Amino acid sequence: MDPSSQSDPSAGFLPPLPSFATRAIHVGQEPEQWRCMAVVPPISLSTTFKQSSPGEHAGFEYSRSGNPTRNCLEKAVAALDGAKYSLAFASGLAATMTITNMLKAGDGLVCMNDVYGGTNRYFKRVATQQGLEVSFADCTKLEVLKAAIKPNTKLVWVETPTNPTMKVVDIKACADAIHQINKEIILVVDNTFMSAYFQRPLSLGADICMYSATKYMNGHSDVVMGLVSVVDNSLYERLKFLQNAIGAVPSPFDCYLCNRGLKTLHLRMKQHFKNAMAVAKFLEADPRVEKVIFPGLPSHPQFELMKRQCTGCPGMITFYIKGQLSHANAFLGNLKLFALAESLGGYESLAEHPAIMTHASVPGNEREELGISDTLIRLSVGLEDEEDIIEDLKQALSAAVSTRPSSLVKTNNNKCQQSGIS
Ligand code: P1T
Repeated sequence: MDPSSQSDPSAGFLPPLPSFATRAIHVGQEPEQWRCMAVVPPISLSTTFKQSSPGEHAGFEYSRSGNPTRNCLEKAVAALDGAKYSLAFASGLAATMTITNMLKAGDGLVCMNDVYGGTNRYFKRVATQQGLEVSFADCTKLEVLKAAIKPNTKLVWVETPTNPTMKVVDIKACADAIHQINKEIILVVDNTFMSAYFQRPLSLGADICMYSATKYMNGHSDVVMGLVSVVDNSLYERLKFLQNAIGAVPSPFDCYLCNRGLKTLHLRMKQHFKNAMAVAKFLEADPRVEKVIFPGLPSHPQFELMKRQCTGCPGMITFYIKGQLSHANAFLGNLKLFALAESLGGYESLAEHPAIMTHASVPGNEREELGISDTLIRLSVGLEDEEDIIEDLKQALSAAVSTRPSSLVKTNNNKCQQSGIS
C-alpha cells in the first residue's frame, strides 16, 4: 500500500477543536429535559403545545416558533460552531433567504463572485427584485472586496472554499477589512463545504456562519436543511424573529435526522479528508487529468491559508479532464461507484458536471471567467474504501480517453438503455 495514504493528512493544519465529539454527542441532548428521561431526543411531532393559562407555557407554543426536537439540534450546532445560538431552516437557500430578509430595499449586498449557483441565482434574480443592490466581487483579493463596499453595503457573503472552483477566502482578513470600513456590515460565511469540524468562521471574525446542512452536517443525503449560527444577541433576535415570521422551518423528523448525523461528524470528516487526499494525489499523478484543485494539496495556491484557518479539508475535489466536453461526459457516464448526481457531503461518492448541473444558472460568460468550463468535474469523495474509489476513477478515465468521443456518446446511451435509466 502507498505509505502516503497512511500518513495523517491533517499534519500542518490547525489542531482539532477541543471536545468537539463530546459536544456533538451531548450538548442539547440532556435526558433531564424530558419527563421520560429519553437518552435519544424524541421526534416531537405535535404542532402545538398546551398552555396552563393564556400566554403561560412550558417553553413551546407552536411548532413553527419553536419545537423540542429542533431545539436539541440548534443547541448542538451552536456548541459545535463556538456560537451562542443556532437556528435551523427548511433548506440552505431558506437560510440564505431569511438572512437576506434582514436587509431592506436600497441596501447593498456584496457576494463572493464564485458561490453555489443557487445562491448566485437567489441574489441576482430574487433579492434584486426586492430592491437590494447586489454586486459580486472576488473576495480572495482584499482590494477588490474593499472597492466593492459602498456606503449602503449592509452585508458581505462569502463561501470558502468556493463551490465549485475551491478558491479560499481569508476569513479573518475579510472580517477585519470589512469591519474597519463599517463595523455594522454583517459578514456571512457559507461553511457548507467545511462543516463545523474543519472551520469555525465565527472565531475568525465572521458575524454569521451558515450551512446547507443537506451536505456534511447531516451527512447522509436524506435531509434538506439550512443552519445559521451567531454569537451576537441582537443578530440572533432579528434572525429568530424572521425564522418565525417567514416560517421556512424544517420538520421535526428532519431535525432528528440531522441531530443524529452530527454524532458522527468528526469521524466522517476525518475519513472524507483521508479518502479525498488519496484521490487528489491519484488524480494529480494521472496524465489524463489536466489539473486538480484540492485545497489539501501543496499545489493549491492557497494551501498555506487553508492550513492557517482550518483543521483539515472535506471530500470536495474538482479537476479538469484533458480533452473536451465529450471526454467529461464519457468519464461521468462510465463511473460505477460514484453516482452522477448533484449535491455533496454524504457518505456516498458523487460526481457532477458544474457547468451543466449545479452552476447552469450562472451565465455562460461568468462561468468561463470563474473557470467553470466544459471539462471541469466536481467530486464529492465519500466514505467507501479508498482502493475502490480510486479503481472506479481509474477505469472511468481509461474509458473516457481511450475511446473516440463520438463512440463514447454511443457507449453511454447503450449503458443507460441497458440499465433502464433513459
Ligand atoms: O440545497 P440547499 O440545502 O438549499 O443549499 C443550498 C447551498 C448553499 N450553499 C452551498 C455552498 C451549497 O453547495 C448549496 C447547495 N449545493 C448543491 C446542491 C450542490 O450540488 O452544490
